[in-house]
Amino acid sequence: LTVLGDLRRALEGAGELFLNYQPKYTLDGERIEGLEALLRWRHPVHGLIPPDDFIPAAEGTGIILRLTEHVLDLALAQMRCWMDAGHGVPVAVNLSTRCLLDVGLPELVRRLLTAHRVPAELLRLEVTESAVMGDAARSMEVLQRLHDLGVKLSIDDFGTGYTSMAHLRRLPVDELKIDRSFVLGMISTAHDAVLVRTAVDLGHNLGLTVVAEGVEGAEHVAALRDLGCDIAQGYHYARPMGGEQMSELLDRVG
Ligand code: G
Ligand code: G
Ligand code: MN
Ligand code: NA
Repeated sequence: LTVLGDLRRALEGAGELFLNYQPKYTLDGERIEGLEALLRWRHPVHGLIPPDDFIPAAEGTGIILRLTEHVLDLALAQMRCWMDAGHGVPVAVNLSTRCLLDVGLPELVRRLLTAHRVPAELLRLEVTESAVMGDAARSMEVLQRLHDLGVKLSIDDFGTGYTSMAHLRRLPVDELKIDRSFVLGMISTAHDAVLVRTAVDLGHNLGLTVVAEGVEGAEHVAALRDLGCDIAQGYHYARPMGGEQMSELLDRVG
């Protein structure tokens, strides 16, 4: 309860809520292919609060919509700065399940893209499997409208939900992100290795780009390359970092 009150306050003030960015790398050649924006809250009394400790509470109320608008605003402002510095790097923002039930979301996204003069193609939105299973008709319409804007859509945490293949085929998504629990286990656990292989093949058969998250070791990179996975993200490459640090990384790699 106090979390929500404090969050309302944080949404009005400046600086408490900020984004970290984690790069995603192509598995052939290891170029930065894009970034994922991850929300952080530096509470004046409690210090850094991880998103898992306040996003679920915000999802229970309308606050999640304002929080999402705030995150999109921060991400797009940062993207505009990077574009001005010569870095047209795609950035992915995580969307809560609840947001896909908001038919106003596509218009909000369109308005913010215009305000920040960022092309829709550079913005990606990550949604979990469960997000598209609730009110399937409504969330499908919201996803379709976002897709029509030119925004790229990703299925996050793939493998942890219950998306049927028939449903996945109908979703207007471009990318599938294999949940890190399977990627972490793929070297030591035969089951996880099979799941990762199956997810890569399924994604490719549906014409999707496949991303492995939670890539922590060189052995994971090698195994993912063997499977033909397209993109990798994880501590092996880089931890999530602040915007300034990311700017330095982007400047360094060109
Ligand atoms: O970055 P971290 O491991 O703390 O993220 C924990 C969880 O919070 C992840 O599932 C991530 O997708 C989610 N998350 C991070 N940033 C955002 C955000 O801006 N919006 C939403 N809805 N979820 C986020
Ligand atoms: O649910 P989502 O995929 O959005 O979660 C992203 C979260 O995963 C981020 O909070 C980030 O800190 C975390 N993360 C990123 N790379 C790794 C990794 O290699 N290992 C682990 N354990 N977590 C990671
Ligand atoms: Mn994500
Ligand atoms: Na994920």
